[in-house]
This record gives sequence, structure tokens and C-alpha cells, in this order.
Amino acid sequence: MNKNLTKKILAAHLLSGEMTAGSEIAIRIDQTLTQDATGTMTYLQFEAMGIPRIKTELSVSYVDHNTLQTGFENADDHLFLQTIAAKYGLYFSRPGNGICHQVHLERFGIPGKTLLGADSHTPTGGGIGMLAIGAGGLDVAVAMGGGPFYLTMPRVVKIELANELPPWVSAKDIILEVLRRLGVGGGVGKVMEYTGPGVATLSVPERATITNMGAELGATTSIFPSDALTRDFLAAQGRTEQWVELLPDENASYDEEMIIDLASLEPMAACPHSPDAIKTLREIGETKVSQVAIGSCTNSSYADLMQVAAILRGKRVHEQTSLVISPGSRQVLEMLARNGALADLIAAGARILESACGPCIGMGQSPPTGAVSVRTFNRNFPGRSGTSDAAVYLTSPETAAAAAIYGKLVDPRVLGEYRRMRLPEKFLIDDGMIIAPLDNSDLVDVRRGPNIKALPAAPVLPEELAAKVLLKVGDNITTDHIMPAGAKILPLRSNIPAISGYVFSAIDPDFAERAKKARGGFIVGGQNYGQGSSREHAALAPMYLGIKAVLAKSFARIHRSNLINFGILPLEFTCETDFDNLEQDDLLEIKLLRGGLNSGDNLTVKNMRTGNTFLVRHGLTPRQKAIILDGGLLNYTKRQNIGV
Ligand code: MIC
Ligand code: SF4
Repeated sequence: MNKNLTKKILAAHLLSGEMTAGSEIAIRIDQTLTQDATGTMTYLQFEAMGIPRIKTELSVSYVDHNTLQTGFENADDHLFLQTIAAKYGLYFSRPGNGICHQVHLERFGIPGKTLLGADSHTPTGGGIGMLAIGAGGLDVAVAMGGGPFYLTMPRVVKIELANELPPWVSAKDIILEVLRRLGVGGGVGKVMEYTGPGVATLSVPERATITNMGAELGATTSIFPSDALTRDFLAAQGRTEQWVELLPDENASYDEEMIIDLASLEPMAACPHSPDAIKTLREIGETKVSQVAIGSCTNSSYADLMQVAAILRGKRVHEQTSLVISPGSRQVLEMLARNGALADLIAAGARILESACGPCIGMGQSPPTGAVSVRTFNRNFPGRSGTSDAAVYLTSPETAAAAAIYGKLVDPRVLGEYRRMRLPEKFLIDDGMIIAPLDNSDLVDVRRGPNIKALPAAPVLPEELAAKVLLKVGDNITTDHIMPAGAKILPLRSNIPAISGYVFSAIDPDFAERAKKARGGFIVGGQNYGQGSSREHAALAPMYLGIKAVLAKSFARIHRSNLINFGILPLEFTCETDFDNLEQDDLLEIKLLRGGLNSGDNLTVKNMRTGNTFLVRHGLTPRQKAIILDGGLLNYTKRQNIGV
């Protein structure tokens, strides 16, 4: 059968399993990345495995999330990460060097390689033809140790791009259109593979905008072919020798297909409070905007910010609107500084931040009470901006720049003549802020500040569970609900006892206390439970609070794996009404748990309030069962001696 690109790369990395959609496969990982907010736990876990040096072709530790140093915690974490990188043979991208996904694309991404990243937007690398997958930190730690990465063989969706984008419509609008059609859970268990004549009209950073925000579909990843434009990008980054051509076979077969006519698209926005609440700017109508934020791993490339600078040149930001810009990388920022575009942005009244995630993860720049904030980011979940009642719209850089000038949401086509930004022939190359691995790291002393606490031990699964439903929530609960981020909570990422006090704090401030008092219990959720980020803290902190199982209608991919990795059972309702019949505080009992897991796919739950019983499906593979029975992946990995 003629192979699509996804299958070609998977086949070249396959270690075990059958490549039929839905079955578990294991693949070899060539590269890994972490960022600081997920990295400290990842490396604590890597240390606990007792492996002397990483076994991947390349692993990079980035610092881009916790860069607001309002206390010693983040600075301590940075030092820990720098010394860990030196000790175990990783590259270290220093604070200020840029957002992990943007820098990885610029300096490290190679077509055809596999990349596993402890961040859900790792699929950004799909823009350069990598198979780039987001995962929990523990999965990344295992991959660094030479262990395989296990995933469910995805269904591959062909997204054929026809024609060319019209003026003022950009790559962001393409992924907003995909989100409009499929919704935030629409990509679960799938890889989005882009083909068709429209591909040749999109540069690598534009493709990366699309694969980046494919994370919001819940997709395993998204990928573009590696073609002449990929070669041009790598050449401009001084890395021509790393280019290989990678295309799907002619008449390749796919599990699903969809066509997007680029010429028919118009400027769009994801409206509050979900990345799939898509409307065109014409439908939204003119809406007053208090803040515009341009940046994030979705839209802060050189071409993006050159476009914004061209739009703002000689103009002024509206007096009722604050414009803040966080360039994606030091390469981008320095190029803008040297060619004068930065001066245009400053002259227009933009507030320039360092190259980091910044406002995207609530690290500063929270908008005013009840305000509308227009952002070029990828997520607009409630409260993520740091202001609980802010209304966040996600748009292209063009639409955001127009909002900054007019002080309201407008269709950017009012701006007149459009010139699409092209990539430079040569990017400015200076890897001075990336520290290369040492040959001999025996003498490196790992620095552990007082914020870095030991990993909590995962309890072994008991034979019987009897506990209360501590919380019942609805559909599409995000990891930002479960384990919020922001400038106050993020510095506690290396301190599980402290951060666990904030679990579900935005929707139920008493949750952590209640869970501690009850010595654990169950959480009940709806569809797509745990969508969004890869943060394993959304499983690790509940585990610390004693949560034993989550009963939900369905789970997001990365979060489900994280729950398993930390010994929490992800259980799916087999019947909708069983969800309806449950109430908070119900006492549930699951008997013969260990034995039950090994005999079939279902477990029986008894509700002690009603006396009724119902079935839940665990759907665990034999490997996942062994992990759960061992009390999590770390115990399991140590027992298996994986990669040592
Ligand atoms: C996010 O965008 O939500 C984050 C912050 O980058 C997370 C990772 C984290 O929580 O540290 C992600 O997307 O995985
Ligand atoms: Fe950083 Fe935002 Fe990208 Fe997450 S989505 S990696 S917080 S820029």
C-alpha cells in the first residue's frame, strides 16, 4: 500500500507493535526537549532512573516559561536545569534565548526525525517535517534514557490545502478553520497530515503555526512534508546538510480526508473561552479591545513580527489599548533590532518583553477586569491570562495588529494593501546562548535550591478502593482547570507538596483541603477530560492528594498517559446515564481491583448512596496495567531496567 508521510516516519522508528490504527506501538525517539516548567520534574525523574548520560541523538533543556523571577524559586530552577544539562549531556538554552518550540525549529529540528517534548506544543516541529509529539515529563525522561515511547497507532487524516491564501488571511486562519470544523476533541487519536498545492505557498514558520495549534484539536501530532521550502528554511538557518526530502507516496492512503480551499478563507478568531469557538471577524463585529498581546510559540516568528512592524510603521497604538510583544526567540528579536523593525514597533507604542512564553502562560500582563484581550496565542481557556473574567480572542498577527491600531476588533482587510512577508535568505545565526554538552561531566555539581523538593513516592494500587467523589465536573476540563499556571503558581512546579494546594483552585478553592482530609478519593469528569497542556503536575499533584481514579466520559491523550504514569486509574463510563446519576460526595466502591484489571476491560463500581452498580472501561494495554499495578511508570521503569 502506498504510504503516507506519517506512516513512513513511524515505520522507520518502529520498535514493536502493529501499525494498525488503535493498537499500541512503540517507537524510537531521536530527539527530546523540555522546558523549565515541566523540566525540573522530568530531570528529577531521569535522575531517579540512575542512568549516567542521555542516550538520544540530541536532547535540549529550554528555559522559557518561568522567566519572571519574583522570588528565588525560578532562578533556582534555572540553575538546577543548567547543571543537570551539563551533567547528563544535554544542550541548555538559556533564559532569554527564546521559546522552546521556536528555537527548536530554528536550530535543531531535522526532517524525518522523531521528537518527544515535555510540552503539548511540541508538534510545532511538524512544520519542518518531524514527527514531533508532546508527552508528560516522565515519558520524556524514559526516552532520554533510551527507552521506547509508546503510543496508540493514530488514524492519519489527510488535510489537502487547495489554492492560495488571499491577502490579510494567514496561516493562523488555516488552523482556526480546522478547529472550526473538528472542535477541540476532534483530533484525538489522529495525526493531521497536510498535503496539496497550498503547501508550497506556506513557509516553514507558517506551517509550524498550523502544526503548533493542532495541539488544540487533541491530535497526536500534525505534519507537513519536507520540500524545497523546507530546504530553503534550513539553508537560511545555515543547516542545508540536515535537509532530506520527505513526501508521502503518490496516491498514499489515509484514514480520513478533508479539503480546505485556502482562497475561500477569511480572517477569523477563536472567541472566549475555547480555541474552537471560531467566528469570522465580520461575524464578531467591532468589539472594544483593552489589550493586544503578540507572541507565543504559535505566532512570534521573524516573518510574523516583521508583518506586525510593517502594519504599525508610522502608526500609533490606540490610546485605550495596550500592545505587548514577546518575540519568539533571541534570533527574531536581534534581527528586528538590527533591521530597524524593532524601532518601528517601539515608536508605535508597543511594550517589548523578553523572548519567552510570558503572557501566554499568565507570566505577567494580565488584562484588566472584564477586559477583552486579543492574542496571537493558541489557548484562551478561562483564567489562563491571569484575569478570571477577561475575554480572550485568538487571532493572526495581522488581525491583532489591526486591533492595536483601532482599539477594537476589526477585519484586518480595512488596513488596505497587503504584502505577504517572505523569509530572509539568511537568518542571523548566533548560538551563544545555547550551552553545548560537556564531554566529561564527572565533576559537575548539580545545584538544588530549597524550592526543589524530592519526588513524592507513588503508592502501589490497593486491592479495593472505597472513597468519595470529591468533585464532579463537565466536558472539556483543561489542565489549566486541574493544575492552574500563572505567575503565582508556576514557581512551585518543583515543589509538589506546595503546588498540590492549588489543584482545581480556580473552580473549587476547597478541593485540595477536602481531598487531604478525606485522604483521597475520585474525580468525575465529562468528555475530553484533561485537554490542553502536557503538564504532568495535573496528575502528580492529584496523586499526592490521594486521588486514585478519574471517572470520565473520555480523556485527552497526554493527560490519560500522565494519569497512568502516576498510578491513577483513568476509567471511562460505558453508559452516559451513569455519569448523570453520580453526585459529589457519593461513596464509591471498586472491589477486586488488581485481579479485575487482569480479567477483561471493565471494572464494576458500586455507588453506596444508591446501592446501584455500573461498569467502567479501563482500556489499559498489558503494559499500562503493569505500570498501574507497580504504582506508576517510574517504579515500572526501574523494575524493567529500561534503557540501562
Ligand atoms: C501550556 O501552553 O499550557 C504550557 C504551559 O506550555 C504547557 C506545559 C506546562 O504546563 O508546563 C503545555 O502546553 O504542555
Ligand atoms: Fe509557552 Fe504558550 Fe507555547 Fe505553552 S503555548 S509553550 S506557554 S508560548
